[in-house]
Amino acid sequence: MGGSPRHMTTIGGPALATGSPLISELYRQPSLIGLLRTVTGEPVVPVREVTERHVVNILHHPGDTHGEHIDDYPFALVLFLEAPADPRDGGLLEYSPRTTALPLPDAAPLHRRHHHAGDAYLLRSDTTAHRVSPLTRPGVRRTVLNFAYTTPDRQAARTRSAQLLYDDENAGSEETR
Ligand SMILES: O=C(O)CCC(=O)C(=O)O
Ligand SMILES: [Fe+2]
Repeated sequence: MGGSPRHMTTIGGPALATGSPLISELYRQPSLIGLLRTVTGEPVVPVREVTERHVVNILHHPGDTHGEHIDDYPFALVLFLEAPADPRDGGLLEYSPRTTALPLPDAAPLHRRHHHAGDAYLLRSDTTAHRVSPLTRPGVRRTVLNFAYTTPDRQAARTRSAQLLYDDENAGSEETR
């Protein structure tokens, strides 16, 4: 998207749906969806199509990065399974609220956040351009579980990006780009 890189390893929604009943169940937990409705003030619902409703993104080589993009669906709940302990090792979330222009204009405000394993964040991901900064040294890993949520009027994906990243014939390989 915007020509930005995807140097990462992915596990797509279809593989998780068949391989991990735990993740599918967690994704649909009524108490979790209730919390998201409270926080956002929107009638949050699960995404119907399986490709990007829940995915795992793994950065594990120096230079691995999830380049700038916006998501198809409005909300992303990102849960950190592994993260570099030191922000100097990269893997920072960088985001520009109310920005959909890509590549990101130089003048766009850019916020930067470091997270630890066990953290989570909720992002308005369709109107906030976002990316993950490259890992800077060998031996560090950043693994997230991304749960996408939507509202009842928005069940159709808007781009083919997710199919390329997360459908079985493309994903699951080292270095999906
Ligand atoms: O890894 C992150 O913090 C962001 C993940 C993301 O943007 C995505 O999966 O669409
Ligand atoms: Fe995203």
